[in-house]
Amino acid sequence: MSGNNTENNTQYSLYYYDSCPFCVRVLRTLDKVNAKVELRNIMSDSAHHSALQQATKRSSVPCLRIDTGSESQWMFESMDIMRFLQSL
Ligand SMILES: N[C@@H](CCC(=O)N[C@@H](CS)C(=O)NCC(=O)O)C(=O)O
Repeated sequence: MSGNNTENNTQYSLYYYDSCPFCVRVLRTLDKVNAKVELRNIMSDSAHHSALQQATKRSSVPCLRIDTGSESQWMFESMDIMRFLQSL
């Protein structure tokens, strides 16, 4: 999955892991929406874990990273992420 939104060049990445129930509900929402989101499992890829920790000083998942080119925003809270994805 590319995670590239060609319309406005914004890229979305979801930091998550499989056994996290909050992540699972975000993943279920992802199945139902049109957004292209790159999945970044922090348990299976330590680089993703490090990137999350270094940028946010947290290891909490789910976290949606929104890259606009000039900056990155990091959105926590599964409900906020689901609402955001549904609004795209
Ligand atoms: N209120 C948060 C809860 C997220 C949460 O508790 N995630 C757990 C995994 S299931 C976690 O990342 N815990 C480790 C930490 O917070 O550092 C949400 O709905 O997203």
